[in-house]
Amino acid sequence: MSLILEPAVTFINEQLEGKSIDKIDRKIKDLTDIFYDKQAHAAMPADTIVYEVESYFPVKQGTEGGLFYGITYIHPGTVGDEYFMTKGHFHKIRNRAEFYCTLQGEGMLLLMDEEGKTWAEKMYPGSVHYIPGHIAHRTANTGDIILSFSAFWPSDAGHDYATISEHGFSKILVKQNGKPVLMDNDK
Ligand code: M6P
Ligand code: ZN
Repeated sequence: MSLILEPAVTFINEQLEGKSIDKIDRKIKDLTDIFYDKQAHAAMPADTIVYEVESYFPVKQGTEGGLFYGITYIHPGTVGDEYFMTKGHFHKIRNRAEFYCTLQGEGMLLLMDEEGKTWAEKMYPGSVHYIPGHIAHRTANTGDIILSFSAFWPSDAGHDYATISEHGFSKILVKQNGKPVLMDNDK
């Protein structure tokens, strides 16, 4: 057996580096469907970065039996009174699960089942979150610094964004008196 001294991927200084690393950012202009306050959204600079994702795809998307690893960095901020958050998704293959582990900052993991019941788990450095299959997931930054967390999911899970962009989550996470509150989503 040969001795491998350099891993294919490193996570140094809060950055994933190596082969097969994919980096994307999501700006205000890419997130037209998700925030409830359309006026506040339209008034914001279109190029404001809401979150970034660095992902390690060691196998092809759709491969059965493989795993993906990613780190999401959500910037602090709100659109109106709603915290900056990810698009959120169900997995295309609904029964696929996922782990989230918080690295830095504070936030909330919003979870919703297929009947539209939504609940949330607090995220803080060291918190580990198991997301079972059939559950939509979205994360929001409720703090003043970047919220970063690592994620581990099956390489054939896929992302179903359409269901969320059409119906949203049944609850929204808003800032009231400086604190996160989960409210019913009227739409
Ligand atoms: C985590 C994982 C990724 C996901 C990312 C951002 O890193 O769940 O699969 O892409 O968060 O979330 P979204 O795709 O909902 O914007
Ligand atoms: Zn997922």
